[in-house]
Amino acid sequence: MNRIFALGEIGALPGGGCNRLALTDADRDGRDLVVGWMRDLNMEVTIDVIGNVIGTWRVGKGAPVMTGSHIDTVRTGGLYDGNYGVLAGLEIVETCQQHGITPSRPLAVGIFTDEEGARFAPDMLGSLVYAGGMPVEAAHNVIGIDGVRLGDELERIGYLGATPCPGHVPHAFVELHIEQGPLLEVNSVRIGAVTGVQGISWQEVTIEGQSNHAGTTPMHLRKDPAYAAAALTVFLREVAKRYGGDQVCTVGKIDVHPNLTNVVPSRVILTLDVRNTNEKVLQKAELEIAEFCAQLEANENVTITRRSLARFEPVVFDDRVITLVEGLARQRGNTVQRMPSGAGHDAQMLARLCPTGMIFVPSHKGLSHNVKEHTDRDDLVAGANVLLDAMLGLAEMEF
Ligand code: HGY
Ligand code: MN
Ligand code: MN
Repeated sequence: MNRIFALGEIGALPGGGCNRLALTDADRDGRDLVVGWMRDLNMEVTIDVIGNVIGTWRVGKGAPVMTGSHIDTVRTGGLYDGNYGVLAGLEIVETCQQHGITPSRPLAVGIFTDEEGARFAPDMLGSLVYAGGMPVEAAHNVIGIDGVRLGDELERIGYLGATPCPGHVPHAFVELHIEQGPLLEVNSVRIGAVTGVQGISWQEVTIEGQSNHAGTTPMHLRKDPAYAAAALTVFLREVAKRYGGDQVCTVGKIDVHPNLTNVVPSRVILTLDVRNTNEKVLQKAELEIAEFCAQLEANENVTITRRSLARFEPVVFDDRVITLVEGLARQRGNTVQRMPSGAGHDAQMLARLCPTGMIFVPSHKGLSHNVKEHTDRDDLVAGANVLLDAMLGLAEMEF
């Protein structure tokens, strides 16, 4: 808990929460703090070519059982998203050391670079490169929302490491994370045995119109990208409503140019975040959006270009890990339920390499990506204890 609050001081926002966008000075300071704690625990620390930090407690033999998450945050981040999973990993190493428990395998804790993808898309970028899903060069050349190149920022903050990617294949990977949704709290369940992660489709849509005088330009002569962007935003809500189920659609970022009261904009750039647990339905939603944009171009006499920022199919975790988490949670007297993850996580990338699962604890009122993000201490402790048992259990399993 002290470590969670100490890390939360870095990039702290007035009134609570924190802002440690990937590869900013605040992210660097957070990394330095956690690396220091890894060193205090005599963990071997490696930094790879995309800045992933892996701390390994070199005991036992063979490939490590790995846990980890991220410590970069969105601009209005909470104290727990990502941070909790990394720091719980350190807590487990420290607890084993204090109690003379020597696991049969090394235990590794990862801090994956740019999980949020809020500054540099896609999200889960560091673990994607770790898993071999994106070439390092392409990752280094990603340009952020502030026009800065990822590789340059990595170098600037001193985390452009030498360890190659793809990274070592762990024996198994299990990530502890807050749910970031309302389900566990609504169901009064303490632990989520996560079955997988839903599909994610991020697009950047650029709508070019014609800037003009707000007062003198008759409505029928306008090429108004702001209107087109608004129509697209409303259409996304309509798609989500019509599809129902797990379908979610979000327009989170809108940049208007020149962004002035009395100027019909020349250009609007907006982002679409569209997700579903079902890949076929997600593709159908993408198709409908493409068709709507074509219609909009014709009706509004604007030009629309779309660029994919992230596209990940739904991921199913290893049933042996899910079953282990479920059983261990029960063994400690917790209520537990199986559930998919609405949010993306580094575990969905590690699942490409080894048997992988996740443990959820409740988020108060389901809030996350919000400075009011909160999880009760007892729930945080319960989750960390399940992670302890799961890591020691996985070390004894053969896959
Ligand atoms: O976007 C996500 O789901 C995650 O928070 N990066
Ligand atoms: Mn997260
Ligand atoms: Mn997040």
